[in-house]
Amino acid sequence: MFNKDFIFGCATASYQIEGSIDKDSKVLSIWDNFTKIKGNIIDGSDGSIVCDSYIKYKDDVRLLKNLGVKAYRFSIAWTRVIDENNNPNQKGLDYYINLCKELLKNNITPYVTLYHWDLPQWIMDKGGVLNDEISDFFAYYTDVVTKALDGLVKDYITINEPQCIMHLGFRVGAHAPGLKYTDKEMLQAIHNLLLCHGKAVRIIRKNVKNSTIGFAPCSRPMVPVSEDKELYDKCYNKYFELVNDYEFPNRVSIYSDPIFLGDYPKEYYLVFKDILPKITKEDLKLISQPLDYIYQNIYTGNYYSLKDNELVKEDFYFGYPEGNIDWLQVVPKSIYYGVKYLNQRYKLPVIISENGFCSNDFISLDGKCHDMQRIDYIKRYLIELEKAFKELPIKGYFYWSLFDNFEWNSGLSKRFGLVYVDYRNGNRIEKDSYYAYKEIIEEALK
Ligand code: PNW
Repeated sequence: MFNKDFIFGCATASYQIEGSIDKDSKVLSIWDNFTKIKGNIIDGSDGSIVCDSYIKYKDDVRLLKNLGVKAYRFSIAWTRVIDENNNPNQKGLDYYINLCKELLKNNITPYVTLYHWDLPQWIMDKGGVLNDEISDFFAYYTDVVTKALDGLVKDYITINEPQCIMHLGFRVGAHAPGLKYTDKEMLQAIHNLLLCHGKAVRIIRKNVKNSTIGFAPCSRPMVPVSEDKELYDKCYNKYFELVNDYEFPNRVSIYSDPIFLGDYPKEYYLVFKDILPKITKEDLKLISQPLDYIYQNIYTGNYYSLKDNELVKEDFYFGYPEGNIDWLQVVPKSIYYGVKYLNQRYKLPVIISENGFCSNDFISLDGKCHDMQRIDYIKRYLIELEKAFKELPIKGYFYWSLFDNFEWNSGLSKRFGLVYVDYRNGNRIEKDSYYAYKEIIEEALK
């Protein structure tokens, strides 16, 4: 059983839920522009309304309160709180101050993600992640936010899913800003992103009393098909292998080794010797300041077996259980092995910052949303997490997401929520999974 201190929460992100993309002098983000280009978003939708959380945040908190979660992970839109002259925007800050106050009034702890993909367009115009200055911009933004939320927030996550930022946004161009960097540019940009993290950590530690800090990559852990020790070790090594493109979004070590172990993996310097960015000792020191948790977003994984002593990836059989989005096979053990590998290598307590299921939800004749598959998914994954919890320090679990929202290049066509959103009228309807998660939380914390 999870204990009373275990943090059950829900997660969201600014561009995916807030709407009001031009209210209160908010400036444009790369997603505001990317969604305008025909063909970029499957259903042609954008973030202009979605869950309307900028207006309805009190209703968001009511939903969280009734759900019984202890924590709410949301992200701040850089574009709301800093203007194009790099000055603070008090109206934007007020929104987050009010949201935090409302959460705390209801005994819900805010977990703030500083960067969940909505880069200000004006920073992109100056070169974005390839501009060395980006880490100073990010540090300044962090300084403004942490001071504005002083006394309200102590738990910060610097960056969400660096692999998705870099690979989807800057390598294959499926996400904003839709670019296709070379290997050399990728390495430079990744290093700059890690410096953003490092400078933000320094600021948070300075400004926030008793802060906890982490960053939240994603991964698809290798799941051994049996409990063979050799297979386990090979899966572990594969998980941290330097580059395994076909296993996107892993690349765990290139992002997490510098942060937790103080340097890129040895092979990095060999494999990329001709295209290395400039990496100084000071950089690595900055990047590897101590953190409190290993956050990780885990949704799925792949099975592996041994054939003639070689690690072999198993194909999913025809008709294998999967969600309503092409990458989401139901692999409950991915969460067990993921936290085990991460804790073994980086030796810190783990928090699952995202885990969730996408199904083809709709409202039934009785006016309710019967999302049986999501309930099954959550239960299966929590059984595995609980197994890990008995063996390792695991502090929490955030379900993605509180409500259906803007699923990036899939637009409004994909639903991950515990709460159904009717995009015609903004109505929010608690799904069966909302009540099931509520029951799980009550049961677990008894
Ligand atoms: C996350 N995978 O992305 C993002 O943080 C959210 O913004 C997003 O809405 C949510 O998951 C659902 O897609 C992921 O391949 C992208 O395992 C890819 C994977 C996992 C999460």
